[in-house]
Amino acid sequence: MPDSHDRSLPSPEICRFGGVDVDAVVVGAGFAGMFMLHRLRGLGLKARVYETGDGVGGTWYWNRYPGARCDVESMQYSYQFSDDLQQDWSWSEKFAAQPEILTYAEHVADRFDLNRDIQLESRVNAAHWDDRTGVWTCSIEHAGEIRSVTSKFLILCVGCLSAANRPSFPGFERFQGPNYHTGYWPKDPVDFSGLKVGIIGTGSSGIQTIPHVAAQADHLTVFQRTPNYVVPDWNGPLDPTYEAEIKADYQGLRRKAVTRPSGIWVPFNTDSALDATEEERQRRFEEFWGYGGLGFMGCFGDLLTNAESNRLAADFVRGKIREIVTDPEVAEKLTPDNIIGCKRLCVHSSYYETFNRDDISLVDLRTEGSIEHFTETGLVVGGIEHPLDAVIFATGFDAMTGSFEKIAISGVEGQTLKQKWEAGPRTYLGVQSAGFPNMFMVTGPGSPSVLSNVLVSIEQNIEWITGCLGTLLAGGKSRVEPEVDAEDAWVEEVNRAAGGSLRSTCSSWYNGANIPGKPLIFIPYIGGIPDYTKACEAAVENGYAGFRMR
Ligand code: NA7
Repeated sequence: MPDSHDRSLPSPEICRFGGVDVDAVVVGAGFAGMFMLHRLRGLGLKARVYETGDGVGGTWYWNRYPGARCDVESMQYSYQFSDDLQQDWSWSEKFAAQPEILTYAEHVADRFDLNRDIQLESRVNAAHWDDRTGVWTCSIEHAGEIRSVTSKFLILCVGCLSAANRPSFPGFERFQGPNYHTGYWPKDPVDFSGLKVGIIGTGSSGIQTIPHVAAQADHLTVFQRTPNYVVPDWNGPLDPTYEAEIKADYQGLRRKAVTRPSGIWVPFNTDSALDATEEERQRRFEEFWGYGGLGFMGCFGDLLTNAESNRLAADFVRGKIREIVTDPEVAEKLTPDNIIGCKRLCVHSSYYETFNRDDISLVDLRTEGSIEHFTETGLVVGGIEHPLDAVIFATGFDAMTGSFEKIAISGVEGQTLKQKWEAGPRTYLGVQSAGFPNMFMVTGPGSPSVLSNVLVSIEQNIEWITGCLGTLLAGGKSRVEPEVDAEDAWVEEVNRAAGGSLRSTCSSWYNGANIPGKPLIFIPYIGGIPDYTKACEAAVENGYAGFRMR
């Protein structure tokens, strides 16, 4: 239930636990870290958030590339814990762009007086658990100095997509022009006017960046390894009537949303694409194309479980690409041949149209040769040099595990998280990992995280962690960790669920295939929000079954 009356909970000045600097260290001041701080204050715990950036907002702080936009509708991609907040805030567009989402994050930080417990420009490099004292010690880098901070709890709100993947291409150091990564875009706008620009990568970030840079640069060369399916979002100003209808019963919408696997309320049919006549199918595909966005995958219930149904939907989108792109050779290069929705579906309303410009070229790395090397002034593919003044890496992230593993975390008997997760991440319900007592993860591996409206997952995880800590404190205890058996069973469940979906069959960042050497394991829980929530609630109802509290 939203709590409308908690605008300015006081932050306790003294720790509830003795012998530590703070009760809880929270890593990251994105949407998860901010709400976690708010809830920790509610528990009467002294907490401190450490954030690498010089502002709050996490993903929306770092991903400032031109065209960055959320692919979940703003009315749903927002906090629900405070009814006042969700009633007061007005989004300008159906799908908000990065600057507006960042402004929203900053508003939340101000409104709930969070900033005084957030230390910016502070990177948590390492965290070590002392099993004898039951204390975490974090090593924190700030202004060139390293400081140790001790705490009873360590709460990792590090995000799922915050460890950039920047492949090392031979000769890169020779390249004389500027280079950018979409996930670490500079704060000052970059002007590409008059420049020959290259972009590597055509995932969601590349697809959102390309139309903007193409419109500005003298010439844009797109280096594409795998074409992606892109569905229009038909974005526009938020309709005030639609907004008013939602606000009249916001909680009703929130309640309906969590009955869906994705935690997003969009039209969804359960029937099979194979049961419809060809005419009905095309009508339904057109209807959902018209609806747009990620919801396109809801036109039939079996698109991600039945390969033939999936092919029919993929063929429909392939047909759209051929209709939109005027040069048949370019259309062919842009046409994916894999499962639709296996890699994350991309959303944009003028991506394919951009390739009808005469100042853009598309290099197909599958047929024209892979990237060989950079020169001082360009990039060589298949023996041909493409002249470039600037290059953009839209090459994605070491997703879901990378953001945890970039902190040197060591638990019981000095075991590191990286060692423990060497063959793939192991968690119980995505919130804790055995051998790392009092460490919590928000949207960790083994939770729905990136397969859901991540704000729904963030709030669900944080409410659960808050309940768990509240129970621990009420029982006069100070240590909680999962049992190995419970964790093993959950890892098995995560794998079982993945096996039932076509999503586990292709190479994507969901299964680590985008990072050379990363184990091929489907990382998030694909069983959906309702089943996941049920599992979390069942543990609580059974006295935190699978967790050891002492
Ligand atoms: P993605 O979706 O991982 O896309 C990365 C792109 O970069 C993708 O097209 C990759 O091709 C390409 N890539 C990666 N490494 C290389 C190399 N070595 N050579 C050529 N091309 C390469 O990351 P995004 O940032 O676009 O999106 C991540 C999520 O953020 C997104 O789904 C939203 O949830 C928000 P590949 O497909 O691997 O062949």
